Amino acid sequence: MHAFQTDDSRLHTFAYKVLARERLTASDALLLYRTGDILAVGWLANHVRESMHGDKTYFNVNRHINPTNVCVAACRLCAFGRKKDAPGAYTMALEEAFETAASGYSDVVTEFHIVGGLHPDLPFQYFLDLIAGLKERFPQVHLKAFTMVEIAYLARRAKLSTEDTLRQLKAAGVDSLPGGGAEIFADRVRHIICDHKIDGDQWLETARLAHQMGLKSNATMLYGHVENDEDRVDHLMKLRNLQDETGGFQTFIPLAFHPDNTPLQHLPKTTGMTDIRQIAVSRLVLDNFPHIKAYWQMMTAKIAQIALRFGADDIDGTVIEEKIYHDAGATTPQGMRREELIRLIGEAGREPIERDTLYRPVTRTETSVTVAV
Ligand code: V47
Repeated sequence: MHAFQTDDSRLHTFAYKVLARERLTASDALLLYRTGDILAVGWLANHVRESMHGDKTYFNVNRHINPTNVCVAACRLCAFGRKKDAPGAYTMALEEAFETAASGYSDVVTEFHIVGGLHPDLPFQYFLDLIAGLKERFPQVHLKAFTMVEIAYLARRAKLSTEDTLRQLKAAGVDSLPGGGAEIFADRVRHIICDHKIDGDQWLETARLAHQMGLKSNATMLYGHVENDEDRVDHLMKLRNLQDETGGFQTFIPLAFHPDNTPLQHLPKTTGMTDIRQIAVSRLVLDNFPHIKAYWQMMTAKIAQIALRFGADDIDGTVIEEKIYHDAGATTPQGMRREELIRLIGEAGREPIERDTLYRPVTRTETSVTVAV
């Protein structure tokens, strides 16, 4: 690797800090967002990424299941949710959800990613039966299910504490939680983009409780709408603080806002530079997060591939049937073959490592799949 170079003199002292693995401050993070020298930021992020993971780049074979798009919230950021009687609204009967899980299923699948709308009528028992039924039918598949927002809503509707809600879901078979619903924690922004969701402190508190119960989770940040640099820095700092406390986050996934078919469709889309910079800043600021994911469905496979040299060490999975981004105008395919992911990673000069949801390597032979423990 060539030596660090920059034409922004403010970055020199900063580079010493990164190379000495010193923690960056909020004002350091702001500078990373504002410097014109994106390649210098990328160099530093790549340095951190390679010292943590070398060339290893993780992916998995997963399937998304969205049991319902009916949602009581009417978030301006979202093109997926529908009111109960609106055209296009759907709710899967349990059998339908099991059939969806089974369609295209083979024993190479190691994860179901299960999220949906905040349905006003489905009882808590539906979700317990959904999880237990999936576990029974697919015992070897990891169930990464329900965002902090869904957990808090289910608790409220079932009149249970968040702890009891999580405990029952875990007993039914939930193995970990995805990172959605975090958006941007700052109230000012939340009021505009997702006024009906739990606030940032409640999201963090729900994650804290899940982690204390031994459930790992991911964390996301939705950027590229009405937030500013300070809001993004505040979001990253809050996640870093909670991670210091619990160590329960596995992966951070920055998500670029897709405006099509949302009430915010007048906003411009993010550009490749913004997406790449966001990956790099995330890697540099979140020094206690093991993984930074370049979600190819959101970034496009081409930008995600470049992100693997700007701080990202994970590219998500085969996905199969992504809906949330596609309702909001994403033009990426709704899934990708395992071989294609391997090719993308290899051509970025990285070493593809198939993982399960907990980042244990998965090894395959022609006839069997083994997860190293
Ligand atoms: O929470 C919704 C975002 C998230 C839009 O944990 C939108 O491994 C852009 O969290 N434009 C759901 N974004 C997706 C998510 C996720 C994805 C992949 C992997 C993991 C993981 C988690 O998508 C929502 C919201 O932040 N979202 N609508 C939109 N119009």
